[in-house]
Amino acid sequence: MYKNIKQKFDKNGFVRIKKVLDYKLDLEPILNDMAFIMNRLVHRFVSKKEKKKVLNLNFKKKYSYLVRLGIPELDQYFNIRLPQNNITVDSDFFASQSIFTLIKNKKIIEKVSKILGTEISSNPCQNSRIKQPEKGVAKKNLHDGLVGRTPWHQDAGVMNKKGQKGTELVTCWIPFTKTRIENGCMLAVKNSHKLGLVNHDTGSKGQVEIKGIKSIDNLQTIPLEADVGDIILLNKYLIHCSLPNKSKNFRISMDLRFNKSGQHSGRDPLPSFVVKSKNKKNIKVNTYKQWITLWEKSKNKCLKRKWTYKYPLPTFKGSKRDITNII
Ligand SMILES: O=C(O)CCC(=O)C(=O)O
Ligand SMILES: [Fe+2]
Repeated sequence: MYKNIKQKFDKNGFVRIKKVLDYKLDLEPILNDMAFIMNRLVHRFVSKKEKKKVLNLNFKKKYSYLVRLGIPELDQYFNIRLPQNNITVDSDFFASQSIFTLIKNKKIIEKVSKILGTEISSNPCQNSRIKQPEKGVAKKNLHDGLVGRTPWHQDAGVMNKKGQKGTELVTCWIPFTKTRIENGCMLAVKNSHKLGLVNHDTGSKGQVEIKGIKSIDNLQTIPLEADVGDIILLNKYLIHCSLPNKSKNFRISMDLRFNKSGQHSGRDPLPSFVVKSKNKKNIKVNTYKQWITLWEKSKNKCLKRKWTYKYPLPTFKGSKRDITNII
């Protein structure tokens, strides 16, 4: 058996660590803040006649109601980073105290430090994903990883060139609902973290996607199921996707990321800041207000050009690094 987190992580390209977080303490505050955002959206978008009825709905029904209204970019109100494109001075994102507290959560950072060591920064490649049962998802969003199925990819593929190779990045995937095959857990290609960066293409809605995986019959895949309280750490080269939510329940998760301090975040100019160091003086972001100020500053840098970040597709000359040629 593998003795510790680092050994498991290096061997498999991922590690699931059970019972790290406490639902009431660490996770419920975020769901409560999401419920608060939903109420704001009801006040803004729902007709006077319907408002009272909708405000009384539970979390799932209220969210589904809002989806049916066709509010443009609904997922951005719940996402924990600025939008990639069309950024304006009013661009909002889900930047609550509860999210900042999760990023700084000592229980998470302690586990991540088993892999990255003592000098760790928060990486701004981070997302929240509220996935309804697939039958409630609009056709155009079926393959949008924030609300539907996530395409096959390596996390290094969503970083800029500097980050793709040089940065030691660890993804920390956090379920807010029990996540199984039926409700769309992630699926990883066994041992794929040993392949290095492979060719990606442009997928649905401009996402990066590794194409050609379906045609490989003998590929071994591993479902990454998890319970509430668990976390899953991923290597940046592990090839993974997520399955459709075929259940009747929601599937909610967040993915935070961390890298070794001093390395590129791979997503300039979004904020990256030290969350752990032997020298406490390196930890300069201690309060929610300081954190939010960093995001506002990076937003201001992007306003003129209207986009926030780009990820140049990892592509290599010829087809040598196509997954179909490697496996
Ligand atoms: O939760 C998902 O659908 C995908 C998550 C993912 O790709 C990640 O956390 O890197
Ligand atoms: Fe990913």
